[in-house]
Amino acid sequence: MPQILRNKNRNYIKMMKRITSQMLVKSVVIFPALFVLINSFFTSQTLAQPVPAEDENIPFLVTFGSAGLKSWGDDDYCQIFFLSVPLTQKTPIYIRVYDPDCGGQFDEMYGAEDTKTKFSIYGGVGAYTDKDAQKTEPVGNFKSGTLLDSKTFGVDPKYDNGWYTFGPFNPSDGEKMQEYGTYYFKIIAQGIQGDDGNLYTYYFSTSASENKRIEGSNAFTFEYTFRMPDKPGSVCHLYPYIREDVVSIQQHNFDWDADGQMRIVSYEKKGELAALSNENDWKSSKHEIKKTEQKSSLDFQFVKGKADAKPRNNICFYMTNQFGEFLPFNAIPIGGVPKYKYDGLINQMQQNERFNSVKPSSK
Ligand SMILES: [Ca+2]
Ligand SMILES: [Ca+2]
Ligand SMILES: [Ca+2]
Ligand SMILES: [Ca+2]
Repeated sequence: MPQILRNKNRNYIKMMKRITSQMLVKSVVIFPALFVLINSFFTSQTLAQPVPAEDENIPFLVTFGSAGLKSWGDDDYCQIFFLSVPLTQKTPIYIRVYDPDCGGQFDEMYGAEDTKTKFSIYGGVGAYTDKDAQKTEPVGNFKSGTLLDSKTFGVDPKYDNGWYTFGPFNPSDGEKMQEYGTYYFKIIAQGIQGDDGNLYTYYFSTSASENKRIEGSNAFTFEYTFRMPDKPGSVCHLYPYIREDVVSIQQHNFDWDADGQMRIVSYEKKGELAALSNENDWKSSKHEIKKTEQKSSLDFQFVKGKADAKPRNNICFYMTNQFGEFLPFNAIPIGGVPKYKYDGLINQMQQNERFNSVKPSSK
């Protein structure tokens, strides 16, 4: 190597050593900065959002009136969602509900149109951090935090196949979660009377009159109660996040009506089958988690039957880990939609094969 390059090389190595030692000394300062950087990178990649999200392919959330039969698919007449909004969001946000009424289009009616559904928005201290808010049953102090607004809907042509908008809310009205760089809001839908099924969806927006995504936000729940699409063979997805200390999970499903299959796709699982409930019962199955599945999301798939597809199928679903803790289902899967390890590889091999087959001969 010429002398001038050798000197350059030595200077470069010296410089790198100096930077590394400075980094070690300053790691206490650098680590939080790095966390903020990673967090802001992550939040800049996510936009909220419709709930259910596009990737989930779930047409409607469903909450029955408190006199509904459990065999119609809702075990507790209550659905709780959380919305995370980044601390950097300064302009107001809106919580929009599509078809909040129970009657007219979409809803599942039995006899008289007698169902009332109450939607309530909570923020402030405890909205999320109260342990009762993070359970799958509406018991104890699950309405924790500060009630910001609520409205009860019955049959209402004004909001049938239309939107009702809660807000504006200042992002700082949510519960501040400094360690995640977010504010949390809680949205509770509760069937307070009647026996009909209210079908609805949410959109968390920066506009009162339009659906405009909130940059960097996400939504999640610990228990999903939803309507499957009627089309035979449809696939719906939920994306539970697996922490690095999770070694097994247990899935719990209610009132699946033996409609098709449920399967798990992840880096290690190509479609591991899960136990299925039938009519008005819970079924669960335990699944091992490998190191390579930690710190990422699972793709839990609900596959509608083909020949035996059940119309108007509502189901409840939640997951626990080996500690018995409930796993959050994020509308936007953390770490992206998981893929089985060989799927990418097989695609790449097929592409290489195509590429090689059209390469001109070297003669
Ligand atoms: Ca309706
Ligand atoms: Ca009714
Ligand atoms: Ca409705
Ligand atoms: Ca059902």
